[in-house]
Amino acid sequence: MIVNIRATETDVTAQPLDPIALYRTMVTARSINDLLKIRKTQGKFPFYIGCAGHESMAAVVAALNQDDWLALYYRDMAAWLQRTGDMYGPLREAYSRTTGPMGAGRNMPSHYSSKRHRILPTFSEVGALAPFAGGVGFSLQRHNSNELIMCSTGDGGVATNDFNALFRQAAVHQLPVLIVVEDNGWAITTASSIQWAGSLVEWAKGGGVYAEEVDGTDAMATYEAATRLAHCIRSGQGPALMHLRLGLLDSHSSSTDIKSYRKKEEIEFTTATKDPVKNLGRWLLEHGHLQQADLDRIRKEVRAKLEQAESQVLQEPEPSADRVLNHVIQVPQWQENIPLGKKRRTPMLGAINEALAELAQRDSGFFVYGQDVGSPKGGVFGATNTLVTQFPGRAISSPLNEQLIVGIAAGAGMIDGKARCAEIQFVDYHQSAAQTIRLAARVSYQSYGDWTVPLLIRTKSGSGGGGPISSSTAGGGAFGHSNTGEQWFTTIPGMITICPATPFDAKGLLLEAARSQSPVTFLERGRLYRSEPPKDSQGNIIPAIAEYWQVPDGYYTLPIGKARRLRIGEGPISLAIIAWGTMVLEACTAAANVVNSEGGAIEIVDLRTLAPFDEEAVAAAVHEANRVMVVTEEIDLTSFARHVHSWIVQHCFYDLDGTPAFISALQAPPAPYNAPEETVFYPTARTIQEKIEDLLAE
Ligand SMILES: Cc1ncc(C[n+]2csc(CCOP(=O)(O)OP(=O)(O)O)c2C)c(N)n1
Repeated sequence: MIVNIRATETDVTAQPLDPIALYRTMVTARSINDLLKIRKTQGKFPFYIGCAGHESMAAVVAALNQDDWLALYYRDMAAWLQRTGDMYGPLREAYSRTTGPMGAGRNMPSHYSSKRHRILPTFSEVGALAPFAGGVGFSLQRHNSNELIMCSTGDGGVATNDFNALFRQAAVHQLPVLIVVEDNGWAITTASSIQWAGSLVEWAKGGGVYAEEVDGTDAMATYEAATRLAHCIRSGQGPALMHLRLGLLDSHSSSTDIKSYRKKEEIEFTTATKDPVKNLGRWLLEHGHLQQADLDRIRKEVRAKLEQAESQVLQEPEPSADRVLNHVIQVPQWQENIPLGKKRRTPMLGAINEALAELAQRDSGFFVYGQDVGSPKGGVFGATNTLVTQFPGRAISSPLNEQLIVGIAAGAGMIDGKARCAEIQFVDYHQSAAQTIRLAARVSYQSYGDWTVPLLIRTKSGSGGGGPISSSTAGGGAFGHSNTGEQWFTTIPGMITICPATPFDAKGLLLEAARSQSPVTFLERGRLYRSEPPKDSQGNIIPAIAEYWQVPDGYYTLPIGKARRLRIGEGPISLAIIAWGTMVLEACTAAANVVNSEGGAIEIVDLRTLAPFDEEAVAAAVHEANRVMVVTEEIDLTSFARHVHSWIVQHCFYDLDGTPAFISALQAPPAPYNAPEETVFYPTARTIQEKIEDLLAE
């Protein structure tokens, strides 16, 4: 039989535990391991990382329910088999077959993943799945579910920030999470004693998580402990940690020589005493469940099935190069809608409050999670104030850890299938979450579309202050509160990045962003939260943009990936200015001043969405004006604006009458606190105007 789909052959161990079935699963894991190890050395594929010594993880999964969630790591072949019964999957991935259930042959072997089987996508980054697992636990708790999530990691994984984020998520919110530390004594060549000091069990208990040390070389003891801990979690006693002591029977991976770092006696001792498969076989003999001949027969049967599976898998199709861009990003398909609500002049902060309230109204599972967001103030800027007052429990204050925050929203979104919102107080501080964010955006690609991470990250970005730079005093945000953010987010494949300039766009785009299955970063410029529409130097409001301070009540959406083209002045367009966020306002003022004195017209292309940006609108504007300027609040070091500038040179060269101009902040950390230095640091309407005058004089 050729099974040419990404399905699995399910053969689930019945509850209560059937120790013979458990033994068969563990033997299957070991047999696949041994086969793949040989095939790797025969050069059949580039890499393999094994499970030998970790097969008792099948007993942990056997103690859970089929609808519990799993966040596995690369040694968990036995856990995979116990949950899925699928021996084809590991072979398909090792041989990179399109039928692979974990990534359709796109990821390295041993990266377990299956939405259908509730197995979150394993990352190569050790520990990195942990904050997502916390998010799953958070969602289960909010839905009053009886399900739990089991998250496993090695002893090295315990030292990662990610593991510690999960620990805190689980402890602080008392989440239904079973953390299993598979301690085989090694992290490549480094001993466990380097990963933590003292007792892991006591450490966990001190932090508010019940913990036990368990002998993982004994599958029956492992099963009993896992059953007990799962029961504690389900009965509402909060999370639990299992410190599972194991032996690593092979080298770290196919790239490591075991003899180069482990002593012969230690290897021999580990092999003789810490093999969970042999130990369970011995237990079955001692308890009269099986005879030696039965153990031999099971091994032979498994081997025969495996050989048959391998020959089938080798017939299955290999990936073709033409699929390389599949499942990178999913921009939501916008459906045209006309805002019907009454329009009111509203600042951007009001528009954001309204959008979040609309989301809460339409989706009972929607929440915002972040520092201070649940306080009566609604976060330090007040963006969640309406949620706090009108939707109790939907704006939830978090511990002060950005990675923890993103993990909660990302994991919850994964199992809810809808975006949940992480608020990062200042974009500068997203950096502890940078890996989690990057991985959230990678999940769809890595799992070949099986998993997606709907996730909304809202964050205050750019210089501080309460209005256009040229119309106010210094923002005073200084270092740590003034970064722009787009230079980080627009380089992440799979991430949508939005930076609105006006209240109308902020509300419509935020509502559309919540429909996305790809993660969205929503950069809210601090200067625009309370900003008035921009004015020219005579104090006149600029009508072309001022209308976007009128915000309709109720629900409406705007398309992601579409720029807004603003025409300032009358007659033929002499220049196109590409900008976003605060710089749109600065550029409007500069353009208005120029056309007031010189006549003619200037176009401002407000990108609104930065990734993916509206190439069509940029090309059309350049084609019409033949002169272009890119203006950014970023510092000029491989900025997003440099990317746009370079794109114009590459794609619009023959439409240009001169070199595209470029204005950015200076090459220094953003931004000095005092007014003279801060004001000179950023582009302003004045510097833009000077540049326009130079260009038009050429
Ligand atoms: C964050 C991160 N740092 C480094 C590596 C390289 N690396 C891969 S596996 C590994 C050791 C992991 O040890 P442990 O968590 O104890 O698991 P084990 O392999 O022993 O089962 C390291 C350092 C990585 N993949 N991810």
